[in-house]
Amino acid sequence: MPELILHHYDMSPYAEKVRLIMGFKSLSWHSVQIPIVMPKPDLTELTGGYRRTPTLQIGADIYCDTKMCALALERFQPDPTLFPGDPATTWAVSRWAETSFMMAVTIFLGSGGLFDDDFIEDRKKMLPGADFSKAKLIVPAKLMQLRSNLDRLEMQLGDGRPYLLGDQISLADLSAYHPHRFLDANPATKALLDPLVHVRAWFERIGAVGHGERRELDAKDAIAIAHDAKPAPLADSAPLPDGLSLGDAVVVMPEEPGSGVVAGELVASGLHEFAIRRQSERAGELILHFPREDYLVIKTG
Ligand SMILES: N[C@@H](CCC(=O)N[C@@H](CS)C(=O)NCC(=O)O)C(=O)O
Repeated sequence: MPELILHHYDMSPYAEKVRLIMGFKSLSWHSVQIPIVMPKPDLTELTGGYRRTPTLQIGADIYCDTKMCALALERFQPDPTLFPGDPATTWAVSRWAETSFMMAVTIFLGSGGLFDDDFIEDRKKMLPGADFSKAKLIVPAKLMQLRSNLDRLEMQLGDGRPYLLGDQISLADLSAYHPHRFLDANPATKALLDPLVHVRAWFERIGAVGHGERRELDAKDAIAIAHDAKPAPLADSAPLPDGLSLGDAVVVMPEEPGSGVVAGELVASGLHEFAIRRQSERAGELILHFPREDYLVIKTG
């Protein structure tokens, strides 16, 4: 069985989603701690420039974005499933709930708490168009948006159901948990949470899922594992009407700003995901996997 390696840092909310998937599926995994700020030379050696957190590595296969990590882990360990009910509802609730992430980040940037100066400087460079001095002005509006999201979570759980979509835990719970679990770190966001009894009880239930069996690994050892591994065989791709063919030279452009652009050769092109091959100096041949959602793939050759 190839080993699972998560490149992450402990404070990362999105990484918490994947750590919880590990716990939910009772998986053993290696944890590689990456820097919170750039540069991240060992991570980008594997990703070719993609910098967001977390990234999942299985041998010489690199899975970027938590949506892709969820699909990969669902294939790796189908039982218990992250999709026990209607898949569109699960994805929809997951995506909606994660809108709280940038609301919370903006509130923390504008009103203080959680972030130090190095972090703020790095994120300013990551998002050159954003005017951080304006964050303070929009804190009240962001607090109201966050309150609206939290209110809907409280309503959803108000009939006494244990999980957001009913009796069974799903990806929706893990996606909704991570942007909200750190709201106690700021008095204004804590005040939004305090009256929400159903949300608080659900936090306890989801937190209890745990992280599975985690062992720390050095980043250099993770690169050596990629170097010594062969990428897993790819599923056949039916031709899709996007003007691209397998073998094309492409760039992957994440639509979330500042994520980093990656170049490679298109090797798989499915409806929900695609993959590119790239050569890394230290890790050899790698296959990088991306979800369709939020990632553009553009022919360069
Ligand atoms: N859509 C991405 C979002 C991930 C994301 O924004 N993660 C934050 C940390 S929680 C991040 O990458 N921040 C910048 C960094 O870590 O360099 C996903 O689902 O993986």
